[in-house]
Amino acid sequence: MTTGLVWEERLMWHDTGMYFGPADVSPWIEPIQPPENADGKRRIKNLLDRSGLTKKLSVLSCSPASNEDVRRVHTAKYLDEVQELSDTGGGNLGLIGSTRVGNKGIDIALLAAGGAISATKAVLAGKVDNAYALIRPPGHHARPNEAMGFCIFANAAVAGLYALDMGGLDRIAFVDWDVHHGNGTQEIFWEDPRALTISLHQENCFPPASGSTSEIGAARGIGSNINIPLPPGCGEAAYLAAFDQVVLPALEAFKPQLIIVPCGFDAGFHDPLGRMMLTSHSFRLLAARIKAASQSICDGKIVMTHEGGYSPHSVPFHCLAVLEELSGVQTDVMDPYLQPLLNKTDKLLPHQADAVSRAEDVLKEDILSEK
Ligand code: 9RB
Ligand code: ZN
Repeated sequence: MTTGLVWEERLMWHDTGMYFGPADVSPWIEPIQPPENADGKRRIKNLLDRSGLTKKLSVLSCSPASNEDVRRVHTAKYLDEVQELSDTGGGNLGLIGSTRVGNKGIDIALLAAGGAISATKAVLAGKVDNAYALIRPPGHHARPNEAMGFCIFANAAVAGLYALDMGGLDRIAFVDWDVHHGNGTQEIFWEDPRALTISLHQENCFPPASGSTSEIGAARGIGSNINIPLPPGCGEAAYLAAFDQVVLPALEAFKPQLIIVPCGFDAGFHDPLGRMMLTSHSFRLLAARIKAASQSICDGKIVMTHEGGYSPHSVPFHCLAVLEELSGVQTDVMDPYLQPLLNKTDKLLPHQADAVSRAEDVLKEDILSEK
């Protein structure tokens, strides 16, 4: 059993500058790196290395996604727009300017999408059982024609369309547990019956007005999009209920041949851009459930793409826990936050149970009945 890890130094050179969207140059407040920066990812890789886990994984190299690979998702006009910005020194793109393209930055964004493809190729070829692409910039908000929320190219969707169009698969599923809505993936596969897209997210967080349960896909893709918006404050109990009542039954019904997890850690208790309460133990349980389901559904084939997650203190431990589950290798590392925070009384509160039930009703009434 092997797990692939995509890691490429050059991805850490994706330059996100010192300003965050409209929090532009100000006479009042000292500039600071935006939440999505290289330091946070390097801290993850450092912990994987220090723990001894990296040596037990198969480190996969990556090459830039080709024009053909990216064009399965994005419009030619959008690619030209990113190219132009990249060629002229870089700048901000998309909704409220929240996505930075650096000077010559398109090359790094293409390399990140290529990293998701490398992970997918290795899994489909059976070179590894599953794979984690520790890539940046992230991808799940990127739309066919617009950058959004730190995302330039839709890495996970690019990998998914590669698996369908080049890897010969007929059905894939996405389970996005980043705390923000996976709007880009949803939109890209909106009318595509070959992809089940599921997103668990904090209700009304980001993007604005996106990710309600009523969004179920259209045309031939109707019934293949599931949103599970959860109220702020949800912890492990709510996520496990959502998995057991909605995510896993949906996967079992859809029978994907590959499961792609846009994997964010910003539903963690420490995150500055989310208000959820997951610990490394919670992420471990989510990964274990996906892995167990994948074994019976698709021979264990899972590709995870790194998305958000901005606490430099705790995200490394969350990612290590997920990689321990994917690989089946337990390291000696103790998450220092776990003992003080592991809330053994984490209970499903009534309003959280209601939110899960609403998504479950949609699954039963609108999703499963369409199939
Ligand atoms: C708004 C701003 C955001 C908010 C959230 C993300 C999340 C990304 C992620 C990105 C940009 C600013 C609404 C700045 O982790 N996705 O998974 N931008 N937020 N200014 N204003 C008005
Ligand atoms: Zn996020």
